[in-house]
Amino acid sequence: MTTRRSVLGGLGMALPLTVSATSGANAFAAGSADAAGAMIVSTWDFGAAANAAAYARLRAGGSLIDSVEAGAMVPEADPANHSVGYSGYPDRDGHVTLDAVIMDDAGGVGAVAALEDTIHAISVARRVMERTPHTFLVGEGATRFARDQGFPKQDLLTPESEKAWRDWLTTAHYKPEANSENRVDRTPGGALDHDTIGLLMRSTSGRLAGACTTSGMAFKMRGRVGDSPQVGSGLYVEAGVGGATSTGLGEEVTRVAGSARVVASMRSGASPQKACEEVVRHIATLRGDAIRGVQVGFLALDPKGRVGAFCLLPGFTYAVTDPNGRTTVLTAPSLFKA
Ligand code: SD4
Repeated sequence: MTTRRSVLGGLGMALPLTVSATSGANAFAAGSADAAGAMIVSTWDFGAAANAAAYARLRAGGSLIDSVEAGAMVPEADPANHSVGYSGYPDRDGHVTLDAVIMDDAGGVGAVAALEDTIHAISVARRVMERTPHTFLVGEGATRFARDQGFPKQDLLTPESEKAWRDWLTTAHYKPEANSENRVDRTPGGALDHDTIGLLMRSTSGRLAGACTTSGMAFKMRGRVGDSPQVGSGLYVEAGVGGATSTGLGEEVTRVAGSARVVASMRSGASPQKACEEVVRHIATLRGDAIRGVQVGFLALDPKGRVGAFCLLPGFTYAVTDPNGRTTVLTAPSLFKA
């Protein structure tokens, strides 16, 4: 059973159980037709703030792509969020490297991986989609493209993240911690933090788009790319069928092209919930003891606005903004108890 829980904002603030996606008591009464019927889902507690930004962008007349981009930009710019964009924890050589993908349901795809010195990886991914003949740029080429496109060069390593990295170097023990995304008491470097936002959106007419952005696993090997920016792993969207996104230890998602698998199940008639459950069970069967203590979570949305979420371990939360514009953070059911 999915259970309701209180919202913990990206800055660790306790918010009421249900929050409005925009400010103002009648914020939705005057919403555009598209915004009035929109559904937004995103990963983790901090997804609530991203949903609010996505909803606000749609209400202001933005497209679905404008809106998913606006949502993903929120944690990217949040200095309290240590793994999306600014202040993300670096790789083990001290470089903050970002991965992101954006996708619509008409074949539009743009992605970047190992992008450096640029806060808004999702916006660079969008430029890849809209202004290049390609779908995916990586490393130095992605960073150079960002500069060519006018994105300012910015050092993403904050003193706090640098300290976390230097502390980590004293042991250099790489052991990703399940659900570190929602820990508000985490001490920098005390855990291998990672925060990914995967965000899916449905318009009133049932069109779909999604975005996924992360700095990946803290203290990863230099050059490591996770599931997040890979179409079919971290995100997949198909017109008339649905969308899916993932979070957690990316290698376990990439192995099975997880988000594409969720959408494939939906194409075969599974509900978003059953589709998420199927891929998590598949990972568990495939990997056995290798995934003990590992978290992987999937979130799915279909054109009717039905939502699914399932994960390996308890603790994966997600934010749902319903057609009335109300956002609730829910806890996904899990395959294992601990
Ligand atoms: C990765 N899946 O790079 C991402 C990490 C993540 O919340 O989801 N963190 O493997």
